Formats: sequence, C-alpha cells, structure tokens
Amino acid sequence: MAHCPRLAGGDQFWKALKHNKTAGKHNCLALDCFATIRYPPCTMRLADMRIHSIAIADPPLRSSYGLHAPYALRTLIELESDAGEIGIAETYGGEAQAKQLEAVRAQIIGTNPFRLSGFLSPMIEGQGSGHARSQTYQVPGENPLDATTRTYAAIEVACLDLIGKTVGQPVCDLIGGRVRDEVPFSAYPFYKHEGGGGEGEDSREDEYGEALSPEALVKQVQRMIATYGFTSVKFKGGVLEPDIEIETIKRLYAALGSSVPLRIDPNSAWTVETSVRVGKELARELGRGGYLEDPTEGLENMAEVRRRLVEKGIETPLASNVAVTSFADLPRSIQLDAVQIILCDHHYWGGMRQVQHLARLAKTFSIGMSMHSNSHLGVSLMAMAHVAAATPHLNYACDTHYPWQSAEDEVVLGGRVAIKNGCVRIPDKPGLGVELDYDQLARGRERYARCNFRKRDDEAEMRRRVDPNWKRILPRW
Ligand code: GKR
Ligand code: MG
Repeated sequence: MAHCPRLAGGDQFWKALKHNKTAGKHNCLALDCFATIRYPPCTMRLADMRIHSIAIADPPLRSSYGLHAPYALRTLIELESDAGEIGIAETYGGEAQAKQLEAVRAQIIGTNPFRLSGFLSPMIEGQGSGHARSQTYQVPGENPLDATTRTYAAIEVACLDLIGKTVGQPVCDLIGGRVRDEVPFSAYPFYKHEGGGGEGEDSREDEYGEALSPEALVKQVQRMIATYGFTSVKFKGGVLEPDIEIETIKRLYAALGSSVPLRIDPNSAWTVETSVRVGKELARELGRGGYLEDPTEGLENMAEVRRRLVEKGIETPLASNVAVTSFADLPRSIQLDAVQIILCDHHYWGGMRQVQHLARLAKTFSIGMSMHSNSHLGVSLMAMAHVAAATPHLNYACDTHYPWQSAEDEVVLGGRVAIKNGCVRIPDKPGLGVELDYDQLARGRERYARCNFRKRDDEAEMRRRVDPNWKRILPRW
C-alpha cells in the first residue's frame, strides 16, 4: 500500500534515513528531518465508493420547523483505495443526498485522494446566498442550493480519513494540528412528546420522557448532564409561547447556577419585538458565555434586534446557523453587525477546511464561533470533534444531537462514542479514529428500506402526529 519509504516502514525507511545521514544532510532522528528524504510520488488511487442510506430512530423532538419523524436519515460513505484502505464519512440522508453522491462517482474513482479537493473545488461554494440559500425556510440538509457543499464535505472527510489511516495520523493533525485533545459539547434539550423514536417493534426506549413544560425540560437537562457531564446548555425554543420559554430558561438558570452558559434557539420563530423582549428579560440568564440564537428571520431583523438590545445596554450576542450559512452571507452580516457568533458545520459549509477558513475570517472580524448539529451518529460526531480540535478560534462548546440517538442505531465499531465531562476525546488512532460496524450498518440500511421516509419533513410530521392543520408560520410570535 505504501509507496514512499516512510510509509513502507521497515528496511526501506531506515535505508533512506541512513542514506541521508551519510550524505551529510542530517544527524538526528527528528521527524522534520524526514522532509528532505526524496519520496517517490504517492500513487494511491480511489478504487471504489460505497454509499449507504440508513435510517436511525429519532425521538419526537419539537422545533419551529415542526416535529422530528420516528426515523432520521443519514448517509454513510466509504472510499476504498487501490490498496484496500477505507476512509469513511457521515452526512445528511435520504434520496436526494444519495443521488448527489452517486453523481460524482465518475469524477472520484481513479483519482488521488490527496488531490481530490482540487478536482472537486467547483462544488465547494454551493449556489446563491441569503434567504434562498439559508435554513430559514428549509431544514438543514434539504436546501438544494447547498447540495454540492454537502456532497463535497462528505467526500473531503472520507478522503481525510483515508489519508489519515494511510499515513498513520489523526485527521485533526492532518488539517493543521490540534489545539485541544478534548472537544467540549453542550447539552441540547428539546421540548418533546412521549416516545424514544422508531416504530412498532423497532421502537426505542423513551429515556427522557415527555417534556412540554419548563419543569419537565429542567429534568431532561439534569438527566443529560448527569449522564454526559455537559457544562453548557443550548435549548431549542420556538415551540411554546415565548413566556413559557422565558420561564424555562429562568428555571434552568435557577437549577444550574450562573456558571453554566445558557443559549436559546427558536429558529426564527419570533418577531423583532418579541426577540427584543426575550433578550431583555433574559439579559442575566443568557450572559456569561450564553447567547440568543436566530431569534428572528433574516439578517436585517437580526441587526435590528442587536441594535435595540445594545441601546439598552444588553450585550447578549446573537448567534446564527440559519441566516448565515455560506461565505456569501458574511459581508452583509458583518456590515449590519447582525450576527456576533457563527455556528459552523462542516457538513454544509463545504468541509473541514472551509470551517477553518471561516474561523479565520470570524476571528479577523471579532466574531465568535460555535458549532451546529443535526441528528447524527458517531462518525459525524468524530468528524465534528476533529475539526473542532484543529480550529483554534472555536470559542463556544459545540452542539450535538448525539444524546438523542441510541446504541441500537450506532454504526461505529465498538458502540457509541464516549462523551465524558461534556467532552469528546480525540482518540490516539489514525484518521477519524473510528471504523464501521458492518452488521450495524446493514441494520441501518434495512431500517431505511423498511421505513417510508426519504427526506426530512418536520412540518408533515407535525400534521401527521400532533395537529392536522399545523403550518410553519414565520414569525409565529
Ligand atoms: O433538530 O430540530 C432540530 C433542530 O432544529 C435542527 O434542525 C437545527 O438545525 O439544531 C439546529 C439549529 O441549531 O438550528
Ligand atoms: Mg440553530
């Protein structure tokens, strides 16, 4: 598999090193000395791509988009090199995503994974910007305008995993080197209906129970913290009357104390007026490392909320993963001071290196960085952890839906990735540090084949399960 002396290891490597020393080039074994050894070009090629559409049980979580279906859809991809090494990635699911990946097969097979991002670079920006491109009206993963960035990102992660496994380095160290070994994530409570996800005999245990009141929400968070040790909380609002959500945050603050940063994210459900009112009423609770995420729709409205809060002496930052979803959104957002924290996400920003570029820009303009998530398994969690580990300017704990998924659905060999003290540790292994469990993957594929879902549609699910007349209205309050 290895085409250079160092990769080949053993005799070839030591001979090359000895030769260099004899030639007077080096007299020590430091790793950087290897750079001057002349390597034959790497001839690794991608021999195969396998695309696995899977369904994973998902509890009935609520947001302003509607209701989560009993199954969330994900796609796992495997890129196999001509030497039989396999790189993996996880991304959004359903029919459209699988087709997008299938469509680039011909461009990928036979190419060198070290150079792949160059070949595919026209895909990296996606199309358009602003409302049409945003996640204001479309749930993440379903907007056709970022289809190419999502597809590119999945290929990039699988290539990096493959390269990491080939050269024996963790992905975070390939993309610039880690600045942290442990990546902090925050608890991600949702109002939810009864049920643990899945259907019929394939139903999951309802670990957290129904939570449709401030009291129940606080219990949900306490349970999550007891299990995972999270030290910050991102609460999904935009579901109940704003006064109930204000009450929920106040109770969380009373229960957890001022040292636990709190965030609320109603996914654009509020008017400017309501957003300003919530910002004022929660000035203390959302301070100290917390934030107000996408309270209202669009950059202009966000800027107006910011201006009116600052006028009142309230500095709570506004965060976004809804209004700012591409590089093309940055100039306007910066000009208006609409968003003070961007939630990055390699899955739709065009991969890990685009997230690193974004972080550099954010730092230049004194914008904070956090990370967004959607329902996902361990392969995505590890990719998120690797890019977070190698992004110095990521100054808020990342989101993760991981506590909402169950061991029965995990496709990582050895089971679920551990979250301890609220953190994911970068494993001392090459690539992403995880492998696929092929039996579990097959179960995920069977579930996909059995279930009727082929795209995420929270609005339809809300009508099916809760209220036949429900419509997403923005702003609702
Ligand atoms: O899982 O329902 C959900 C969330 O609302 C999700 O779709 C959002 O993308 O987590 C997200 C967010 O921060 O906006
Ligand atoms: Mg959000």
